[in-house]
Amino acid sequence: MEKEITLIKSDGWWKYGVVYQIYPRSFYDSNGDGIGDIPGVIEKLDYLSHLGVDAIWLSPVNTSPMFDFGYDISNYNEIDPVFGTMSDYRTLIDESHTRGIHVIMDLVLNHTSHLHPWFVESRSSTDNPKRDWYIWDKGDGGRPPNNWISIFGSSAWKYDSSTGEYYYHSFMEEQPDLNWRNPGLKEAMFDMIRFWLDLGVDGFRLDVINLLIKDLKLRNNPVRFGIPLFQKNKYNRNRKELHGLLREVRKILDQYNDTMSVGEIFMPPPGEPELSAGYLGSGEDELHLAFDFSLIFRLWSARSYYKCIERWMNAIPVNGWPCHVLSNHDQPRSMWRYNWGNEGGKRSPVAAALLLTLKGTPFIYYGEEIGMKNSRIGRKDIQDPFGKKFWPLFRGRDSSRTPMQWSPENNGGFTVGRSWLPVGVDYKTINVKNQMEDKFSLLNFYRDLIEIRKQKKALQQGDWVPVMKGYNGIIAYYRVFGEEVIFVALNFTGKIKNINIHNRAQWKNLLSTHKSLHTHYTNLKFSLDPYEATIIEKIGPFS
Ligand code: ISL
Ligand code: CA
Repeated sequence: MEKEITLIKSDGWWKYGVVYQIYPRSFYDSNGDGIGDIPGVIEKLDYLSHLGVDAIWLSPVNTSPMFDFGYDISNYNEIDPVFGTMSDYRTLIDESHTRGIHVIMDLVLNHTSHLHPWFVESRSSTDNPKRDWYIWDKGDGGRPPNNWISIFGSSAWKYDSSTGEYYYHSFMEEQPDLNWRNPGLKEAMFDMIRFWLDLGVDGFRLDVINLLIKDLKLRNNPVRFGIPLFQKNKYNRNRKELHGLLREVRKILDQYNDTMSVGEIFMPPPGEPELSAGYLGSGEDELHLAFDFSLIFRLWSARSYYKCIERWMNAIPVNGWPCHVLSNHDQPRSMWRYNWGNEGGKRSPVAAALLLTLKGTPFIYYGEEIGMKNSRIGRKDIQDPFGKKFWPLFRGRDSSRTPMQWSPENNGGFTVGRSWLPVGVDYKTINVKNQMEDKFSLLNFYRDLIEIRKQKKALQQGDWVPVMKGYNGIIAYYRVFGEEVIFVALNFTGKIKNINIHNRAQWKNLLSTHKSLHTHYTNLKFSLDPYEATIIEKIGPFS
């Protein structure tokens, strides 16, 4: 008999909770083959529950030939054997739910693997019923149909000699794009979405969702200086028909209790928050959440961060909800980006305090909570196709995907076998075990931040009222929910700074990187040490 799922009821978990992204290949290897897997995630659920997260998002675990490590799916309704079985996945959902942790699945809707049976059929003949499930075109007298380029910078059209036509691929040749204008394909995808919802997943992270629909006429993108590489993705991204499609997806999700979606809006730096926010529709009818990567693309600066955040907050529709993220599996880790030069890890707690006290759902990337850095991967160890293609100019994304550093043991305790990617060289010092034991570790700071978020409605749900807008290296704001008022002050610099805000009341430290918890104030006038993050709560009127 199916075991009943006992998820603790929590309305709006996707708004008020904290999400933790797991790159399954690198989280924990349960069977010694050197690759992280689903039973490995299950083994580490107690750790995640100790950290206090409300949801986990797993990068794709569906069947895949792994040309792009799971972002090339060959069977949407199965689990890849390297990660485990369907029964393991059910256990993961069940075990997560009993701990009050929701499970978010990564959905790759834009493309499949070239080995997906749909594509195998599609490419077999021009009159195959699945032909139109992908984007095929005769081309233009021996040339590709238009000037669109793939992520690799060359034509996104691949000539297929068996039928003498081109197919379109936004990413690798091994990732042909699907044709979402075809009703049959759409229905098959919607059925698949229902399949996972019926199984008990709580939501989806939607890969490159803004690429789903392409111009019907396949018009050329406008180019600058006559160079195809400098093209504006006018006709192959962000098409307006997408909004109708997202409303359909939302309707499916709304038939299930308390589910969510978060879209990856793929955009080159510096990002475009208004465009990302546009995919939230009215705030209630398209995506639940959308990523904006502007912060990830910025260098460390209070003013530049502030401007990004303000712009993002202003872009969110009235009934919509923001989310924030510092790292993911495609970008250099935050710890590495911030702490160039001699700053050690001092900036990471400031960034963590920001992430976890802003208004909006925080997304933590595995390892961020212990300050894992990017490791330099040698040519012979490179796994990522981007790295293989562009080395040494760009070494790919492996360096942000190295195994989770659990302990000072061999391979950082990630595997007893031979790890698929080298473990970071600093695993003997930077690891979960050491940081668990150290009261002042980054890990324990993340834990405390998550804990105070749980306790204080102002931090989860409250209004965000900026007070110091990044000038002079400080960001400070209130979070306000009814009577509950919390003040957050963040020093982005290596210098002592003064806070001087007139607000007479009884205040008390809630959490700080530097100040004692017993510190009380009658006004918001105090100094901040270098890279200090201090969170203060109002405990009563001035007396
Ligand atoms: O990784 C990138 C640059 O190094 C990004 O441009 C990335 O390709 C982009 O954010 C889209 O990412 C998503 O779709 C890709 C997959 O490779 C990424 O891992 C995924 O997050 C194709 O599915
Ligand atoms: Ca394994």
